[in-house]
Amino acid sequence: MSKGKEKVQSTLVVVKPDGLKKSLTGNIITKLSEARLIIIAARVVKVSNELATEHYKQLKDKPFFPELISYIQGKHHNCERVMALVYQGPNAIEHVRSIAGSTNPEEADPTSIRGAYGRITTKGVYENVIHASSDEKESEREIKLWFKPEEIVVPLYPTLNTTKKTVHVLEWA
Ligand code: 3AN
Repeated sequence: MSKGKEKVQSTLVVVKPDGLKKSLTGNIITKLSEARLIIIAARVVKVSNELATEHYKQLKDKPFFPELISYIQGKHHNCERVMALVYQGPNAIEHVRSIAGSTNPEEADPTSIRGAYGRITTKGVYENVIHASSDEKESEREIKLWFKPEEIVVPLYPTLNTTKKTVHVLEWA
């Protein structure tokens, strides 16, 4: 990687339900810390069908799409949560993708996250432990889908102030 052309980027990482079920969150964050990127947002999310479908909308015509949607919702692991994080730093997208490894866990470098911890199920689902944004357009789309502006500790994209008339919020009793 040429240092001269490094660009500060932000990227979405999602530790998928298999990662949480196998208690891999700590290992994954440790591996990603090698990239010397900073975490600027994090939340544990119960993935709705709507969020899953929107996140993977580019893959909606793939034969594995229905299984992919149940997988990211935790239905294969009886673990209905994922951990979503935003990492920021020089060449963050490429850096995180290389630590994550190839999409197919059997082809991924064995020292990468997917190579070390992923598997292909007998049903053909790639359980590849983490999601990592593929390019800048996708990272912006995905970060805006998973996080509200106030959940990210630095200003990332332009925002607008709106006044909502009736807002129902859940508060502690
Ligand atoms: P990546 O996550 O590496 O960007 P995508 O966006 O092509 O790869 O695929 C999204 C997810 O869909 C993968 N992480 C994997 O869980 C699943 N997937 C991709 N290709 C296949 C495949 N050929 N068979 C089964 N599942 C797949």
